[in-house]
Amino acid sequence: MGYRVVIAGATGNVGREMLNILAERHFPVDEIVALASRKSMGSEVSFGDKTLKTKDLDTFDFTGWDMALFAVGSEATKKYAPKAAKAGCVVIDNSSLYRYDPDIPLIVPEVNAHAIHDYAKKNIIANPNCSTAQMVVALKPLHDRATIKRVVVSTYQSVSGSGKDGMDELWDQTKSIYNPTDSKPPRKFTKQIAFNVIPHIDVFMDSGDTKEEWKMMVETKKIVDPKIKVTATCVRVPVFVGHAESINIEFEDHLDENEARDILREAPGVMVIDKREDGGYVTPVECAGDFATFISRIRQDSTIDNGLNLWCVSDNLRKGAALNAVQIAELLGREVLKKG
Ligand code: 11C
Repeated sequence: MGYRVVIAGATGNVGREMLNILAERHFPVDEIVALASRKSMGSEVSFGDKTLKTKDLDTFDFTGWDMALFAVGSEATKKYAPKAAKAGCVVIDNSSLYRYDPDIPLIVPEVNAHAIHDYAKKNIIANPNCSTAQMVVALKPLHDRATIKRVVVSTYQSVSGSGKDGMDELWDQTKSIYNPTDSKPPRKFTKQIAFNVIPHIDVFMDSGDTKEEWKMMVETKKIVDPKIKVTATCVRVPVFVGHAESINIEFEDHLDENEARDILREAPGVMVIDKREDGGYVTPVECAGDFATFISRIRQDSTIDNGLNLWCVSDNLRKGAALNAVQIAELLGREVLKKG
């Protein structure tokens, strides 16, 4: 016996990946429905070797469905997630709407699977921001060994994090550099993204940090440990899929780089590729379509007493969004619903 599963936002980048990953991981599905906004209703999406025709999210009755994976953005989530939760369907939400609610667990299964039991407070579970998800997978096993005090992270985030429009803009601008008669004004990004980098993701906050940077600080505390201090600079780069992060970590206790490498090799969800030679590290184009969070360039930071540097790369549509949501669904099935 399997689950009755809803995918809300099935035609977007993340919704499509949710369907792919459920099929790839043989999630025990008895029935699946793909929902979309009225304007995309009737469009077709793939689920393994099947094709699903999307239905209208607005009029859908969630009664009798076990779980709904939402990838619709905060505004639509606010309207439809409480409706699903009230009907007894557990919501796994990819938007930022509920992440900071103390009554809603924010889960990365490799890190804080125990929080799953808090789902019942509101029948909703939050999925973290993509840049946070991959970072905490790397931080947690190191924190368990040497206690992290402070993290300084700089991100190199692909345009798919901003949706299909961002991908189209990079594609169009890149072509127009070679064919200026074909140029279109930027719509999604605030500056040229082709052959450029932009130190601005999401809105500016009073502190001067962007919301993307703030999310990394607050979500790391909620998922790993409220005592960890994080400072972030988040940058959009002209890459289609895969976020990269340069992470500097200061620990309470000494942690040798070789021991850190061994710990990360054993850590769930992590793949260490760290040879000190040309090409002995992972870049975003190599991580696209993969499940793992890749760690490279592990080395001591000799400017502080207990410091390490590392390079962390993962597919932002997978570990950063759809894969993590499916892993939460698997956890929910295993620990709570117990049907599969
Ligand atoms: C980006 N990290 O790369 C963002 C996308 O809070 O779920 C995901 C935003 C979020 O633009």
